[in-house]
Amino acid sequence: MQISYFHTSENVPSLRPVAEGGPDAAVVIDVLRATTTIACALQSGAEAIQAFAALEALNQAADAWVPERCLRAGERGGQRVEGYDLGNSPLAVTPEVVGGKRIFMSTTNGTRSLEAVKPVPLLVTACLPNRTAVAKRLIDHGVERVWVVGSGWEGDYSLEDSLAAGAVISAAMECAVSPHVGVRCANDEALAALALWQQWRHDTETCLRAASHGQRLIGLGNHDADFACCAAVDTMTMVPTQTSPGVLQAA
Ligand code: 3SL
Repeated sequence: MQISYFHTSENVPSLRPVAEGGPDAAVVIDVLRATTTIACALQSGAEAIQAFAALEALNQAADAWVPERCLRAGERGGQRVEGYDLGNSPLAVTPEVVGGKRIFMSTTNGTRSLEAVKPVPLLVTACLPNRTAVAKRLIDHGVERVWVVGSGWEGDYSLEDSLAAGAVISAAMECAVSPHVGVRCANDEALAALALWQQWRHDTETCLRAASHGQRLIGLGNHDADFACCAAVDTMTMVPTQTSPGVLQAA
């Protein structure tokens, strides 16, 4: 298995079909906080997360859904979009709030990354809590070319997404016990992410807080519980998986 890492959706090369050397799997990461919230929401029993880059498209789709089973989650600049049911905190998606509901979601960067790799045959989302579960899923599916895509911040590199990319790659290397499944980094960004993981693996929360988006969240108010949740490693086996374009489910 060859794993490439691209630190934002803007860095992703043009997608080619699998038969022409394109990826057969993509892993989207937005540690702070979209992909952590997505995993927590599905763990809490949400029916699905439907992701949108733009709020207009989200509103159109949500308007067409059964109102009693619909929640709108919108985040811009780290804050909840006015009038939406939810922002982007993994703490808010409790079973009482999201159970049985479809969450129509748009965030500043994370949902843009999902959009960028929507056509890839196997699309999953990763965060630190589910990184080993994601790695096992890739191995079980026998995929050969994996693109791990970070979300960054408006086109810029983010430390926390690269940390989690390294965490997933490291887990894949550890889980690939069969001699038939060799895991290797296919670009320098993947190698750098792996090195970052080696540096911070025992103190992920410090890394998240030091990162520029961590500092942004701290500037917006107390996010201690969000940091603790997003920094936890291997606490979840949920693997959010795209089941139809833009729709993630506990598959
Ligand atoms: O950038 C994003 O997509 C969000 O995850 C940012 S925030 O953590 O909700 O502020």
